[in-house]
Order: sequence, then C-alpha cells, then structure tokens
Amino acid sequence: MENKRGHMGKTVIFESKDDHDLFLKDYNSPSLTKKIFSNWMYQGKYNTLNIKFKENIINELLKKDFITENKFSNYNFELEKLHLCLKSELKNLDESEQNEISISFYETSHIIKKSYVEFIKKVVSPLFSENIYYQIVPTFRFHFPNQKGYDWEDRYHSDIMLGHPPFEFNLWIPFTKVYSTNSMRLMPYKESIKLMEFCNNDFELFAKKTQYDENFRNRLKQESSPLDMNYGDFIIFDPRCLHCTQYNDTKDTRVSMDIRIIMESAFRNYSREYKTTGRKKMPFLPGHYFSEKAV
Ligand SMILES: O=C(O)CCC(=O)C(=O)O
Ligand SMILES: [Fe+2]
Repeated sequence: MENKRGHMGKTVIFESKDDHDLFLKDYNSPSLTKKIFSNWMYQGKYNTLNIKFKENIINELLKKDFITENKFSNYNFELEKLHLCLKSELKNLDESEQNEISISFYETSHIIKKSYVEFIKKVVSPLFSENIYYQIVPTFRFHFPNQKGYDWEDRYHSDIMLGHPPFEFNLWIPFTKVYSTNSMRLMPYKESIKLMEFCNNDFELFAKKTQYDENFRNRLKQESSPLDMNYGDFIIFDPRCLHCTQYNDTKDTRVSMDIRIIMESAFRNYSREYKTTGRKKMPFLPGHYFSEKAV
C-alpha cells in the first residue's frame, strides 16, 4: 500500500461556503505581479559586496557548530560543498521537507537578520510604489544531495493552497549556484492557473493528483522548469505559481531563502481572514506573520 501524502491533508480548510466564495474572489483577483512588473515574475540582482548573505551564513554555521573552519577550508568555504562537511543525520528530511540545519536557521544571528532587512529595504522595497511588509522570520533552506527521507513525489504547490493570501509576492533568493534538481521548479502563471482549474481549484484534489496521478504529474513536470540562478540573483513571482523542491541528485548543496512580502494596501483588500494552517494559526497581518512596520 502506498502512503505518500505530500501536501494531502495540509491544504487550507474553508469554514463555510461563504468563506470559500470570499476566498475565490481574492484568488480570482488580477495578478499584482503582472500589474507591477508587467509579467508573472521579475528577476533581479543585488550587490553581494554590500549585502553579504553568504559570509554571514557561513559564520552562522560555524557558530552553531555544524561545521569546523578547518574542515570547510578544505572545500574553499564553498557552500555548494557543505554536505561533505556535515554529519549525515543533520541532512535527513522530516515530513515538512526540512532538515535540522534549515530548522535551526529559523533562529539566526542579528547579523543575518540585519542583512535580510537591508535586502528588503534597499533592494526589494524600491521596486514598489508603496511601502511593503515582509515575512518576519525568513525561511532558509539547505538542500543536500540525495537527502534521506524524501519519500514522496515532488510536492508541487502554491503557497496560497497552503493558506497564504493571494495578495502576497513570493521571493526566492539562492546563495549558491542553483541548477537542475538542486533548484526549485517553477511553473509560469498561465499554466499554473490551468492545472489548478483542471482540479476545479480543489486544493486537496490537486495535492492528491500530485502524489497519485502519473499523467497529471507528467504534466506538472512538462509545464515547469528548474530555476537556473547564481548568488546575487533573486526572483519575485506570483503566489498562484506552482513550484516544488526536487530530489537533489546533483553533486551540490543548494542554500536559499524564500520569503513573502505584501503591499500596505493589500490588508484592506482581504475578503476573509488569512491564517497559517499549522498549529500556530498565525494571522497574515503586520506584527504577526509580517513585519510590524512597513518599509
Ligand atoms: O526552495 C524550495 O525548494 C521550495 C520553496 C518554496 O516552496 C517557496 O518558496 O514557497
Ligand atoms: Fe512554496
């Protein structure tokens, strides 16, 4: 018997038909990414001499005793080779597709937080004509080659189907070279909408087909591609776009950060309450999921 679950049982639950209708109103509202960037995504660059994510991440790994300077120096301090310096149990994945190192980065040094906020203020915020709020605790991912525990089909999803408001923007920022299976696969807006419509915008059905319908899975793969990016690049994409982590069968570690931002005006446009679907049920509001102040 198969018991791959992927995102099954983890998609947003609507309290009533009204709640669902209100959600659909937001979900079907025009894409803000298209409005601002004239496209469903925007690719940008920033100066890594000014915002030193990589150096700060390496210092944090040393501080947390995940690696020693002596060992990492054998690999020229290249994050791509991080997996060769780590104890193997640190690399195993849990059910939420995370390992111990990624989880430990939910708590990071002041220095990493400072570069994060600087990145938002100096690089991201100027792209918008109004102030933005940012995800207060950024998600860092350390994605190692051949991680144990990856026993599901690639979990294509949009963050919206996991409870996020349709007015967010997704940002994805790699700190290593990313390519092929160590990267995230991303599907353009039109195809994402189409494949979700094929499931009648039923997120549980989508999650099930993603695990159990081979034809559907082939379509997901055909319509998406892995991001090919370098340190210093970042991408913003519409939150309806489907994306997934893949089983990393390259020889390189991927380190990345993914965050969500939202414009000040969006909160007035929420037709319903948006909350995280996990245990915490955190509202997608300033001072909760998002920063207290707009920048
Ligand atoms: O980086 C990944 O592999 C997945 C990231 C993701 O799901 C997101 O950015 O929302
Ligand atoms: Fe996601």
